[in-house]
Amino acid sequence: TAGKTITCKAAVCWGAGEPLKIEEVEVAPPKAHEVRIHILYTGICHTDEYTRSGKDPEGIFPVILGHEGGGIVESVGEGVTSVAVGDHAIPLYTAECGECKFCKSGKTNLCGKVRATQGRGLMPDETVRFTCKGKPIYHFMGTSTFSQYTVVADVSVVAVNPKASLEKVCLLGCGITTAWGAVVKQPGPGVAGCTVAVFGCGAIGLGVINTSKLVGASRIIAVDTNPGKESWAKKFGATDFVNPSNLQGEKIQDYLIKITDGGLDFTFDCTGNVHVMRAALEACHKGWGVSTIIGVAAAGQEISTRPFQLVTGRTWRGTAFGGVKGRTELPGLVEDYLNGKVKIDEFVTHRRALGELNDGFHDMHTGECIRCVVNM
Ligand code: NAD
Ligand code: AHE
Ligand code: ZN
Ligand code: ZN
Repeated sequence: TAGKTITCKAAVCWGAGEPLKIEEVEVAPPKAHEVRIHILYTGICHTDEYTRSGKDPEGIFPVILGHEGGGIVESVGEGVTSVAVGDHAIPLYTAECGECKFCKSGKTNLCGKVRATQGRGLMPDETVRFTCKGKPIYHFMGTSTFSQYTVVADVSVVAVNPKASLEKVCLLGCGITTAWGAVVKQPGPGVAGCTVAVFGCGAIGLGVINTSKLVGASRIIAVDTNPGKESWAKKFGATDFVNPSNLQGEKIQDYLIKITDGGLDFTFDCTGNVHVMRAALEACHKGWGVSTIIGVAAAGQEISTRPFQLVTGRTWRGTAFGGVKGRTELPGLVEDYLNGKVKIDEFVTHRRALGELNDGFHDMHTGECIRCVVNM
């Protein structure tokens, strides 16, 4: 199949707010510095739903969504040296070229090499590899894992140990890695021995809870409006669970400050709700508390607080893909999974076939799904 166009099935989203349609698509061969991957499994992340729904200011249609995939390298374009045909591979929505200003800074995992074209749904040469019914289809986050075959830039893929089941480690393509990195890569002395509050107990929040426990946080308070999340949070290591709806009008930040003698050392927004982000910041301890935004908010949404909150020593920060450099660090996380140090299996509550992808999105809305893995 190398060098030839492949016809396969993919879930196409033809317009904002529309359900996905399973279509036959043509996937062109990889050009120079590109890799074509046979996607075997993909998770569904809340960010896929966010873009599908039309809330993403970068959303562009028609598009093949999906960014939490695992597969096998089918063919490579000229000049590709970092992966080879047959490798087990995870596409990376946060590229790592190793050469740009960002990569060389040592300060961030954000890479500048392909981000501009990626955000416009294009490959680095400003064209697309997907067509359907004669129409070009845009790429998504540089990954488009809701297709049986996808093409990515070589800086946007990493080979991993083939001993690890792709059905599981596909989830390292976003959610679990993001949560792990958000905790492990806190600047300064870190989360060990500290108090933590986690707002939102989806896959991201549970991953933050679990990693906080792993690194030795002293108290982990989970916050969720869905009472069903209490048992989940406790199972992943939360010491306390608070449902803000049960506080009889008291603000969640005031309540948390009261029960923690002045506030938390670290808080995390894992909801994408800007009001929750504010509460998470204001629940931080005066003088040193750090709040990390992980959730993605809809177009037009903005955060606010009294500047005094920052003047008095709280820090507001955010993270993409947990600050993890995918090509350098994902193989190690896969080993950690194989050694039992990083949980993945426990996050998978639902499994779906490609033809049921819309049901997978529906599962997500019920509040009972932590992660749904789609067998492509
Ligand atoms: P999810 O929908 O499974 O989980 C969100 C949780 O928040 C749910 O349990 C929900 O009940 C809870 N919640 C909703 N409103 C709440 C409120 N007012 N107070 C407390 N809890 C509330 O989503 P997820 O897959 O875990 O993703 C969480 C967020 O992280 C999304 O916004 C997603 O887009 C974002 N995300 C960001 C990155 C990144 O790199 N920054 C990576 C992955 C996901
Ligand atoms: N396109 C949106 C922003 C979406 C966003 O923040 N994405 C996160 C990853 S979410 C994964 O589930 C991210 O990596 N951001 C950094 C980046 O470069 O996109 C918008 O608001 O425009
Ligand atoms: Zn995601
Ligand atoms: Zn770079």
